[in-house]
Amino acid sequence: MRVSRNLVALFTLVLMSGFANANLIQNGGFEDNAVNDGQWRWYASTDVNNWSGSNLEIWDSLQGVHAYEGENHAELNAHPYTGNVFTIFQDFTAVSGQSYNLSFAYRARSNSHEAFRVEVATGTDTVLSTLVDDHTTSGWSVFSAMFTATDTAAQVRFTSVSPATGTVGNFIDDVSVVSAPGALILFLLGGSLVVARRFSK
Ligand SMILES: [Ca+2]
Ligand SMILES: [Ca+2]
Ligand SMILES: [Ca+2]
Repeated sequence: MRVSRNLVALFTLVLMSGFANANLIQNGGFEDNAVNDGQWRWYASTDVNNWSGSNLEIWDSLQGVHAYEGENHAELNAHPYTGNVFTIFQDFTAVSGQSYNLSFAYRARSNSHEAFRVEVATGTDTVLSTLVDDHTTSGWSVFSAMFTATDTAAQVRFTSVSPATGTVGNFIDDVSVVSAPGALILFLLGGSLVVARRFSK
């Protein structure tokens, strides 16, 4: 019966890793648009899969800045100058009451005064709102924070703060929202123990 128990444990591990790593954000690394190496392009958000809002500027290894993930990253302060703050957002579906982890990489382009706000809204509630103002030009930093959904309709949103309307600053890459594993793992572990006991009889 040891084989059965090991199989159940393995199956549970696979399930856990699959669920825990499922990113609810699509094209979170801005890889869907093909940009030539060493180049940049800007796109209307309608031409970038899954993202909405302002134009998006996408870089591929321009000026010696390599993406945190894959080939591409975005610059929030996109092209051309619009006179408005830049806001990009993506809708996703959450489970009300479930906790999630939002993470992404960010980097300053020209100076350490660059800043943007990241928010998560579920329904009409803002469940996460953080001013990200500690990035540097020397490398990527990683943001990570938890939120709990209060509705199934969810949205993650990035808004330029400094510069507010200028076109230079605030690189972003590898946006991810994953279900916080704690509750799910406990649930699956409980279920697998029951199954393991049945197999072992
Ligand atoms: Ca990327
Ligand atoms: Ca490329
Ligand atoms: Ca730009």
